[in-house]
Amino acid sequence: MSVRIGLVGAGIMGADHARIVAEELPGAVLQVICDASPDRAQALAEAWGAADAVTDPAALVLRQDVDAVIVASPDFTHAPLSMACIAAGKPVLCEKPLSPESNDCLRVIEAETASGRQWVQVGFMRRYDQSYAEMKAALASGVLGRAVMMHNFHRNVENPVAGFTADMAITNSAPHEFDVARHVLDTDYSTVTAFTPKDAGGKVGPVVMVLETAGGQLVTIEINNNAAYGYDVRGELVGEKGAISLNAPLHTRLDLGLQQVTTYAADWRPRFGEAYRRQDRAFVDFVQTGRFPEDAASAWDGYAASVVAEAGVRSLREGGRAPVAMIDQPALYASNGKA
Ligand code: ISE
Repeated sequence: MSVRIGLVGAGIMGADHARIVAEELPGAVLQVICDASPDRAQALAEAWGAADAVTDPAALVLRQDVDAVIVASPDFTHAPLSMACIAAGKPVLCEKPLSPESNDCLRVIEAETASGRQWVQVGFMRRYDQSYAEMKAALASGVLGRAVMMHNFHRNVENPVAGFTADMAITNSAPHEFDVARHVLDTDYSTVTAFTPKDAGGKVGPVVMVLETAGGQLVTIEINNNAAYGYDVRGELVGEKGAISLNAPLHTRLDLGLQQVTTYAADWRPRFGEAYRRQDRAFVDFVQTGRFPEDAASAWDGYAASVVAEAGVRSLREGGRAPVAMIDQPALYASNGKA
């Protein structure tokens, strides 16, 4: 039987998940859309043929005709809605971050641990991007030798949402890099040091972080939410014997007027379109089989990203190196979390 999905949040990511579920997920049906704005919920339900549109997320989670939930509402709602799904015994794909507060993530972990199984898949979709997957495979194959450094650049055209702050560069944008670098390198972080230029021209300025890993590598991350020119994610893993870089997939190049031109998208959806599809397919498989997907991010991974983000914010505000201290990993996550 098809998995009936309840989707919470009809903003930019909610709309993207709605399209993927409706058009690209055999085995899944878009059942109900929920948004604080009834008009927005209704419009998205009509656009992708959902049976119903509602405004109360807690009621959506409990509905008999909803088997699994995708959460794409604002960041502060992610942990409480994940907890509601655990209590209802329904698998949830929760957009990143699991919470900007690591204590909230711990509550999710406690609830999941008490229930005896995993219910929460966190939407760190870059794990499903082909270029990061090849980077991880190259490292595992041994051709690069031991990993020494990983460099990351993450640029948005402008602040992703109104009211965006420098702290959110670390708690909302950087979690992608915190998670994917930890996933590729298969290690945790021990410290983070964050810097920002003194003069960012009145905008939320770039944040540059240097992280030390438990495995002894360095990870550098530049987050620039006001890069102006396009959505641009770059990365390079440097090993003892070689290096491997991400390539953004490009379908064409224009040669014209003494120039060679390639284009950037305005936001992340085209760059990571295939990763979102693969991630959402893995979620449907998780719902159908009850087996947590091998490469997916768990609540533990959500917690790990949030602990680093908190340390990054501390370092940005107070200056200096901030230690990254995590609790011991509960046994529930031993098979897919990082030791
Ligand atoms: C947004 O939430 C995302 O997930 C995007 O991938 C990222 O580029 C952006 O900075 C975030 O705000």
